Amino acid sequence: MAKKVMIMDTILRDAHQSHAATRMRTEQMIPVLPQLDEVGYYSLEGWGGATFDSCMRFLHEDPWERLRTLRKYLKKTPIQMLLRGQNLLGYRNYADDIVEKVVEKSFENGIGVIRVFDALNDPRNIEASMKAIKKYGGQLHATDPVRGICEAAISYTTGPVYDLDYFVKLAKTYESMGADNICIKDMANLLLPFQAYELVTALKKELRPETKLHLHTHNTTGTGDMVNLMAIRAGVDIVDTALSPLGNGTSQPATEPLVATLAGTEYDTGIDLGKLIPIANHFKKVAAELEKEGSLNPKVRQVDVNTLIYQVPGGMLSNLMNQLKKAGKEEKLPEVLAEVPNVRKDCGYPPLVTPSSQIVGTQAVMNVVMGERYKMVTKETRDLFAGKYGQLPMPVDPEVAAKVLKGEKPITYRFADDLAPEYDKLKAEVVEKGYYTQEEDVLSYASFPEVAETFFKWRKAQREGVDTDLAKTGVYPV
Ligand SMILES: [Mn+2]
Repeated sequence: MAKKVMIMDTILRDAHQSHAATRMRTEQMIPVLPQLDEVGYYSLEGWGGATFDSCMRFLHEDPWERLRTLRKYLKKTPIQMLLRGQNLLGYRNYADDIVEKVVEKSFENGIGVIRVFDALNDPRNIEASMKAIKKYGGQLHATDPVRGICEAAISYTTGPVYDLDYFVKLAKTYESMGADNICIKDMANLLLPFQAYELVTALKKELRPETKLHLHTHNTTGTGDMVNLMAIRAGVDIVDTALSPLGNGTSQPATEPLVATLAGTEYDTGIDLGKLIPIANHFKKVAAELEKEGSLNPKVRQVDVNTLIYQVPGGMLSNLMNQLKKAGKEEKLPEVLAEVPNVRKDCGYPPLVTPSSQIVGTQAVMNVVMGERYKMVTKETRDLFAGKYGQLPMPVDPEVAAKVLKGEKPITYRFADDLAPEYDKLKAEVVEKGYYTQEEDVLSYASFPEVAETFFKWRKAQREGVDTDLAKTGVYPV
């Protein structure tokens, strides 16, 4: 039976987040948006993840305005975004009223598909987001069948608990919570081709036939194309790729080779390679611009086999080396690499992704450098043991927990249950500061208060032609 494979291209989000510190500007996207819209992708990932922060922090762009611009040009193809569960577009836990508002406004401004995940795979951490996605996405979906989609993502990792049963059970939980799509999110490129085949086979067997299975991997270790191909042979519905100028290496496997590989087979994507060439030519120029301004280091395109050898994500290894260098103990790297799995075991085998990869890595460095395990403990390690990031996949080591928590009682409920509604309070602050122009401003401010304020100030100066600080004593054009 013919099975068309669908593609999400990440060129507008993860590709430049992975290769160029999320520095692609909206104006670098606009010229080819109409052509991208004609390709026939399942979706175009274009928002969320680090784009929200980067727009305001580095690019003087309103992320909401970027979204509206993308939507203006992408008339057929749904825009996909990445949402970090209860952490939304930022890094802290938000109250549920902010979660609901972010989801509502994302759909309203043009998002078609929301991929939501939790770093610890704790369903409670994506529950509020999913409820909002079903509510507002459901309304959108009723009028526009390709939009309003809820995609729940599993953070893929390896370790003693992470067998097929674990992933199938979690996927079914997410499905029962209302997910239209299930995504295997292999952000560290830990998934290997034959394991991908087994995993996809098991999930396709257990999930409802109407649930689409979506695979997200990277090509950091050079296995990405093989992972995608094996997943396709096992029946995956959608895979993520990035157009070649910003594909491969730490980014997604490139789009064009996969389209060519599948052409004429039962998995044919239906995408015309000829349509991709002019778009790729455009992004070649954009990549060169990003390289010239120093946002893109050509090293990101190389294959890094460290993850294959040490079983720690590429980014984590370089963090460990930096921390040891600062402590003047670079020779301790082998000991730290041996300590990482021990710490991970002590705290119940969390997936090693942001933020847990930093927490476990830093603690492993401390344990080795101090010469005594858990003599010094970071606040983040304590919070992890205290249940504040969510439920850990396995029980923690009781002796280590006693040493780390020093009498603090771990919570067993969802951390966000402790958070009072915050939208009205934050809105009052934005209004009082004189920056309020739209409801979305409150959400930008909630996500990154200082960054948003600096951006608002700049925006106000642009619009009014005055610097608000200077305006107190006199009016100066800027
Ligand atoms: Mn990714």
